[in-house]
Amino acid sequence: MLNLTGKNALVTGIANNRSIAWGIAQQLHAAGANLGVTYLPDDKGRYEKKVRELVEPLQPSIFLPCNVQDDAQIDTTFEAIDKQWDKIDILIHCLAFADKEDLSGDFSNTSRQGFTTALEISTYSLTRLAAAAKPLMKEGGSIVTLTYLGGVKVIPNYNVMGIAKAGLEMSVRYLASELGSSNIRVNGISAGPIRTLASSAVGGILDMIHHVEQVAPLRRTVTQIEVGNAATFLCSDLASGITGQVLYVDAGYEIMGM
Ligand code: NAD
Ligand code: 0WE
Repeated sequence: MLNLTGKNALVTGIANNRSIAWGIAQQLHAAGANLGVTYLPDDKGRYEKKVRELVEPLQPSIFLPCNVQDDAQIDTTFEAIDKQWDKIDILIHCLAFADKEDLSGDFSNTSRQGFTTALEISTYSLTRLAAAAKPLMKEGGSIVTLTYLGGVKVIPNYNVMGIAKAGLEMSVRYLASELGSSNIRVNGISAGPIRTLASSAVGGILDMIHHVEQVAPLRRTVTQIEVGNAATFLCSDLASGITGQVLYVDAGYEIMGM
């Protein structure tokens, strides 16, 4: 069993009980980590209530709003962490967003604004959060982000998100190179398709999941908990020699050519 006792872990990207970040939070907690949770605030406070109730059993010692498009919210989050925790050990970046109209139709129709939004939220945020976490990772640390095959190969309709994930995976390498001297490791997990709030809003996701169930070596898709286990491994001392990598947690789908 992995042991993360005494480790402080900040988890971003929990929206509901289907979120990949929720699978990761549960497994980090099971390994003994002390959790901090951030959520995307909305005007009506719906996310806050839902996420607060969901994570309550994991007793996070930090629970804060953090829209990654807002530098002030990011700074406030890390100032609060600096006050409450002696250090950060683990940062989970598990968020993405593109305008829905940019996830179907011709990729060449992507607007300037749509392109900018997708890369700001889904790509730049990793670098911005890593920069904020760096001075608080006093004993080194582990940063894990979530990516998808659509950043490496063409997946119909993934479109601008594919460009965002390609940039995210390259950000993992540049960040790993820079932060290695501070004993901070940076890795990505490329998850196979999972039914979540984000993916369910995508037309044809069930057909894609069905395809993976027929073609992947394990003849199934993966669960949020399996992704959570891989993330927990990458955050543990068992992975102390691993940085700058993208680990596929996809039931083997990525190796198939035909
Ligand atoms: P999800 O909808 O549960 O999670 C996405 C999260 O992004 C939500 O919690 C949402 O609040 C957050 N978010 C969006 N805009 C934000 C902003 N401006 N500031 C802060 N947070 C913001 O869906 P998910 O599928 O669990 O997605 C999590 C990650 O996993 C994403 O990076 C996604 O690309 C990746 N991923 C998902 C799949 C899949 O099939 N579901 C596969 C591979 C990778
Ligand atoms: O990264 C993702 C989800 C990305 C996503 C999804 C949405 C839908 C709702 C980002 N932004 C939004 N914005 C919305 O308004 N995945 C890996 C899941 C996913 O999304 C796809 C997929 C798969 C798989 C989009 C097209 C094709 C396949």
